[in-house]
Amino acid sequence: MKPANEFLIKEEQVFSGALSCRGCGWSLLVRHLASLLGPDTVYVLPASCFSIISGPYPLSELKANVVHTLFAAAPATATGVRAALDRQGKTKTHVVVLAGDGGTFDIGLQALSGAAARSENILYIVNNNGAYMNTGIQSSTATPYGAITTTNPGEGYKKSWPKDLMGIIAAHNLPYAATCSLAYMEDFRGKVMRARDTEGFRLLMIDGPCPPGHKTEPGDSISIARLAVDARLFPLYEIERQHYKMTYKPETFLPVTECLKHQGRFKHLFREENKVMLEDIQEHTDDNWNKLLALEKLAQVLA
Ligand SMILES: Cc1ncc(C[n+]2csc(CCOP(=O)(O)OP(=O)(O)O)c2C)c(N)n1
Ligand SMILES: [Mg+2]
Repeated sequence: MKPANEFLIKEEQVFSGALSCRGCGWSLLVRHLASLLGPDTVYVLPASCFSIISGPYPLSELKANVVHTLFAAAPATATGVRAALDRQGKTKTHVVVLAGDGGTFDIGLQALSGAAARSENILYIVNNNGAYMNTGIQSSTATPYGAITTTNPGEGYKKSWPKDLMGIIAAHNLPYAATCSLAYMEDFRGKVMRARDTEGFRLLMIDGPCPPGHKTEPGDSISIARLAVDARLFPLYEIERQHYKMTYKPETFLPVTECLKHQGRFKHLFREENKVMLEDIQEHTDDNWNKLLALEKLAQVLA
């Protein structure tokens, strides 16, 4: 366990007054991330809410250098930035992609897979808020089963399960990948430090609160993120070259309904006729948790 002051922000690397919505996860995430990476960092941004938050000069939130790039191209752009810096001898400068779930699970997946397979020396951060939020809450392949979005409205709510991005990423044999929550800040900051100090392609996926998209109260962002971890909807774990390790195991069993009931996007599931959907979500969540425990056990056997 690191001393407690390891987890405090020593020097702010972002300006005050971000352009984000109230309760948005992007700002808090980047504030802590940037404080740990320092000013010698180049951020590569595909289109997302963060393009706005760190967008128009002179309102950019970040004090470091920012490269805005095409939606599908961030890992390829970051590859070029890395190569140019290395050529100048700036091998210690961090190159970091900040992308949304749409830019990662869907439109940027090919470029992501390419950069991961080439083992580019890049840190990839995905803020998974479960939809294309910046353009008006359209479904992505990260949108949770049962959620309402503008492309899955009313009774057309999402009826497929999200892609297992971490499983896809694990299959690339990365030196380090992990899931993180803004409600578990020590765990999050510890993983950022570990990713920062590892060579090669690294990926962190953060559960991203989004009050307008999730139909939640801005002040509840962190408590809902905590419930998502405690209900095992967003498990916290690390993957090192396909070896899984859980970093937090909730002691008590919290039903998924305890987290879902605070989010307007799941409101319809609480009607009597949709009860079976809630049971489905619980079953899928339990299966996923047991799969992760089995993968952790496998890693221990192989160690
Ligand atoms: C090729 C292309 N298609 C569509 C867009 C419009 N667009 C900009 S941001 C965005 C949503 C991004 O969603 P996500 O990656 O999940 O990030 P979030 O906005 O949720 O932070 C879209 C569709 C674009 N910029 N480029
Ligand atoms: Mg998104």
